[in-house]
Amino acid sequence: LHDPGREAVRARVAAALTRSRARSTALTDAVDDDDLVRQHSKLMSPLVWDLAHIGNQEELWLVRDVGGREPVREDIDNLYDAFQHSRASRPGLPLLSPAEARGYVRQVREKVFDVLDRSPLEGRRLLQDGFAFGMIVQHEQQHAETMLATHQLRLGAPVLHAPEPPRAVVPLPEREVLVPGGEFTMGTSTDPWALDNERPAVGVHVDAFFIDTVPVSNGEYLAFLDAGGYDDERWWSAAGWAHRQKAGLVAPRFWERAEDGWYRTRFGVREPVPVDEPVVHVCFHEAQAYAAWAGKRLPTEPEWEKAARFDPATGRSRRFPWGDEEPTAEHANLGQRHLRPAPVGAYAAGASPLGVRQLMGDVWEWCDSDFHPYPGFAAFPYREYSEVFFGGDYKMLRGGSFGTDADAVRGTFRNWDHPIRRQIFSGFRLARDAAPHEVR
Ligand code: AVJ
Ligand code: FE
Repeated sequence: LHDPGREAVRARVAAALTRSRARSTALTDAVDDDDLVRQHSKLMSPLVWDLAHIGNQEELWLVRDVGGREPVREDIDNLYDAFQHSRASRPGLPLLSPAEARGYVRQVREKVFDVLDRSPLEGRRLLQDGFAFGMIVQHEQQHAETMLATHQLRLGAPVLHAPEPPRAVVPLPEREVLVPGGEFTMGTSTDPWALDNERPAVGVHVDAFFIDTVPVSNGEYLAFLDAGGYDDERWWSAAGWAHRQKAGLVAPRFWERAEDGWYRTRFGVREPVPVDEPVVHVCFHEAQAYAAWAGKRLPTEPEWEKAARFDPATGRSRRFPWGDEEPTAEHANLGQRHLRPAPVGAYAAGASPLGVRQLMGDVWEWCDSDFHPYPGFAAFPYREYSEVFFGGDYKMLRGGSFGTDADAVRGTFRNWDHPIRRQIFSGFRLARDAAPHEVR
């Protein structure tokens, strides 16, 4: 029990649990009780549901399964099972009140610290490297990003505050770079907290292609609007055009046209759309239409991951674009440190070996791929995390946003959503095929 490696895992788990709870607490303490139980959008749960659901998942996996302890509140399992009740229906459920939910998550967490103290952190695969604890940390951080999206949908005066991201932009040597063709290692078999859909590591061949060094900016996206892109069926897929018509899309979510140009509302602040920031709150169809208009395309998921992880000097795939070290504030805009993306070209220290920037953080990036398992996939520890979502209903998103915690994203991390969703912090970057004469 006093193996130094294991004690380091225990300390890392404890710190990560504490950090994730500080974030959930900040997001739920920022508003009053009425606001916590209200539904701010049919797309989202009331914040108080997320909070108790975080506690319930933690109870199920860490108190009952890992700890083998008696249930704390078995009677509420059904209420907080995401598969039993749609988000839209959750406000009508007999949910725990804000005070009860806070008391519940506190009670569960006390038991979890005791379970952690006594766990051998080895033996069962669920315990290796503290995986079960890491999974629950990531779950809480994923819901913290979901709660941040609920805050963005919430009407009223601003309640969240954070410093501005760095505006320093180191000039980009190139607008796009060639990613060499050939096999690279996609996914991982060794990253300790990697979730089931990131596993196992597989060799994947990718043809040579070009990828933009930065995400598409608001300024560039505005040119698409000004060119009538939303009214020109040529740029849209059949499904995209049908959705654009039905939903009446005319601009990214949270944008509004005024006499003197476009404005957006961001966490309750109305401001002119900043032209130098990556565009955010666009759906997959909008991203795809922009790409067609620009004469390019979205990267596929393997292309995105190769651009983010492949080191041509060694042939190895890194954990992150900059290397294997955990993200710092120099590398990427992650962790809700800032409540907006940084300008395109920021975070030069976070560039990949090929010079691609902002792959991690700022905005999730839509990829033109459906959600499928890698060869050798095994659901672990439960089918409902990924397996039930495989198929053609979802498009992939990569790299995390300013709302994603560093513990909840990696170069291998796979996120997915419906192609019409845009309340999430989603943007995109462009890619294109390499012509034979362009491949060195
Ligand atoms: C991986 C972000 C798609 O929020 O729907 C949270 C994560 N799974 N609780 C989601 C998740 C169960 C999931 N995403
Ligand atoms: Fe969940």
